[in-house]
Amino acid sequence: QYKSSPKPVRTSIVHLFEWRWIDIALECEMYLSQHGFAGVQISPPNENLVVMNPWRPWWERYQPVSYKLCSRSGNESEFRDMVTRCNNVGVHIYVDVVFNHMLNSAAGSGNRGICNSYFNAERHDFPSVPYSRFDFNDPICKTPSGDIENYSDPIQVRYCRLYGLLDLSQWKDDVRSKIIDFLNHLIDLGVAGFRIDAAKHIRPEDINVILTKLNNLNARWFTKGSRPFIYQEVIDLGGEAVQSSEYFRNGRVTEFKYGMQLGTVLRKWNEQKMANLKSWGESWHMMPSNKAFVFVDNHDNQRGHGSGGSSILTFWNPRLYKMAVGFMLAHPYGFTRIMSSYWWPKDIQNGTDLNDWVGPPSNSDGSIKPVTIYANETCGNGWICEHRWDEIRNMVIFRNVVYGEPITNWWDNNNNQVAFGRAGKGFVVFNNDDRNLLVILPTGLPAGVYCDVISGRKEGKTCTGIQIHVAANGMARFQINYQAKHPFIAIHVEARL
Ligand code: LM2
Ligand code: CA
Repeated sequence: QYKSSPKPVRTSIVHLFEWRWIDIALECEMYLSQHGFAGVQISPPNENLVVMNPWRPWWERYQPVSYKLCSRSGNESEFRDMVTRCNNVGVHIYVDVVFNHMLNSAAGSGNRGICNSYFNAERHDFPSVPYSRFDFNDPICKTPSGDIENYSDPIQVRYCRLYGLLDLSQWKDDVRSKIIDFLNHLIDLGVAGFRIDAAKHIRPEDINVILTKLNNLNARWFTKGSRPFIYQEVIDLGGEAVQSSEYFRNGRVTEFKYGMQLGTVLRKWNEQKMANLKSWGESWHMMPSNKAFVFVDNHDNQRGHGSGGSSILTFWNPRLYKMAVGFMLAHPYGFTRIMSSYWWPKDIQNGTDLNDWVGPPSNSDGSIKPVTIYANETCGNGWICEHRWDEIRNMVIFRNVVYGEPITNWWDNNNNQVAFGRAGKGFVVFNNDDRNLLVILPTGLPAGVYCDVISGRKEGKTCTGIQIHVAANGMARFQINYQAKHPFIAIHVEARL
């Protein structure tokens, strides 16, 4: 043997949406590192516009004022502390970077950045970067409004304003160098990669130039020569001028068809059924698995922004949501992200949520409330913490255990009961029918007694949930009644008793 034993792989990240840096540092140390999470996607860390009307919406963080590390989540020293502490326990930080645009053209002027930086939107003046009017695409955009009006025209999509947000010229050297400095500062502090916000609105060749100028990851935590992990936010449901595939050479790309189609199947809309998931992956018009960045919901489409519409499943529909996340984590397609949300007073009127803007749990001065953690490991103060739900957390571990193994022993009842294995490492069974499931199936697993990690977990030599007996020939009996609290079962070789 010449290979050192591989350390356990970690295959999923969690978006701790709007969390404070000090809470993320604790979460890395107290929870994520022990439960197999590879990393955390954080909300944009740079200075943004303070929006007072509506009051402190979450989306103010998508309106940059400068690249100072100063936001509602914390300041630069808190950021540095978070990155250090998370890296020290093997959990990496992935930064949501917004460099397609600055703030809204109608934002006026003043010292209204969250750290008091001055800007003048009308004059396109951002002295804290600095950017000036020559750094924006206004002269190139030809639409009457200056906004993107037609998504079939790639010139508009790249050079006009998205929602009226001042559109930066990433094709210019001086703009590129400001962005490169910002990203390299983050890399030097120890971050592991980036979500590139609004990548569809930036030419892939411009992103490419920026990426080639980035530093290697900080050698204090990463193997020498490591490059940042990149996932680009491109919403491509088909039928538009800009396509996901243009971005493949830069890194991974968000696959928005994933959550939309999986939600449609689990809701049984359009006569879909889980049995159809036998061919889940590229043949569902999705991009190649090794390019895809996937998720059941994200911070936009869980509240009707972005894309996907009403088929998207979220924590508001916990039973189906757990099945969707469970299926995603059991299935080998794509690189997976788990959403971790906060509660808001959803108010649907005529199909739209009037409170889709509501920001994170906060105090009257606008500061974000701490994440409280109860003794039973759930969260309070308005934080949902889907990543701490037992079923989801245990499936994150399942994905690590079965990593690299193909799907084997697929079974379905030609309706909404399905099961599949991952080549002798794990096996899952789902029941989304309105009738009981009782089957004996070949699992491909070594004989033994396994602990179902959905109804419970393995604690030492005992199991707090259902036990599954795999016979010498690999056969096992599964029962999931349709009203059962847990509509699926998952077993893997590290939860053998
Ligand atoms: C993204 N991906 O490409 C983010 O995932 C998404 O959350 C961002 O939009 C978007 N790109 C721009 O970074 C969010 C939010 C918008 C919001 C913008 C800017 O979904 O609703 O727009 O951030 O804060 C808001 C208002 C909109 C207004 C705009 C400018 O909702 O009505 O348009 O600000 O004032 C005039
Ligand atoms: Ca643009």
